[in-house]
Amino acid sequence: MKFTVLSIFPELFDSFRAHGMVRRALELRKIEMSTVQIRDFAEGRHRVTDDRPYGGGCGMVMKPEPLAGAIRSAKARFPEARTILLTPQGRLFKQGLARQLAAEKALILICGRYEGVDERVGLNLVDDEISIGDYVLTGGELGAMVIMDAVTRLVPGVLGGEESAQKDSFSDHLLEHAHYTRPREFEGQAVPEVLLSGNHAEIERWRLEASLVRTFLKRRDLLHKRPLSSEETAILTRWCREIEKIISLNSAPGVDSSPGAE
Ligand code: 4HQ
Repeated sequence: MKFTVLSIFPELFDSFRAHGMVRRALELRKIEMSTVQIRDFAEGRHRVTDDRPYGGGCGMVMKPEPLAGAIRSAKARFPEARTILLTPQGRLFKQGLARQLAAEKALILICGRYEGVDERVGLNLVDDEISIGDYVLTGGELGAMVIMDAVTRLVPGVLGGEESAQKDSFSDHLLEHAHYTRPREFEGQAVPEVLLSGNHAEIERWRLEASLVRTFLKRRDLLHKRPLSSEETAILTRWCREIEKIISLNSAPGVDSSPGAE
């Protein structure tokens, strides 16, 4: 995967490049990451990249010519690249889109500043508009990092344990089960016994149940988006029965189960 980022603050990407899985992917040559200084494509002694909005109002707008120059230069280097503008008006970035992008050969990520970019840049030079969420950033750079981060870990050969990106939260629309490491007891809290048992079938069953229940409690909306396997149906049915048992036992006539009643 070849990433090219267009920004007036390319130095923002220095520490991003220099750490963690992104750094490893770069070292392994599974990804490339280059930046283009948009200002280099601006005219005049001051290399101005912004101007006042037609129609008046506060804030500045990114001038179209420097951006168009920077985009054309990046496209000339990577003609096969998908060109993406970071903007709150774009489609929401989700794991499914990360997977689609990971299948591309190259991505050009355009980061605006100020109030945004001149509308006319989008028409011919941008393939896709993406938003990382419904909030307003001061620039597209963090969005570009979010996209590159999520895509990098999906690039084949990046993740050491090849299956771990696949098994992740969201790949199956479930939240991750709880994770534990040493020590066996931490501040009075023990690790669930089954995880120490060495019984891998049981451990997998526990993890599926933990994922399902956690998703039900924290992100119920995710469960409406997917079919349940027969094993999952069995787990949820068992929980249902347990809850029904408690309800019927405690709602017997004469039993006051309101809080505080013993
Ligand atoms: N921007 N997801 C860049 C965003 C944004 C988002 C606002 C984009 C400012 C100049 N980018 N402009 N949300 O808030 O990607």
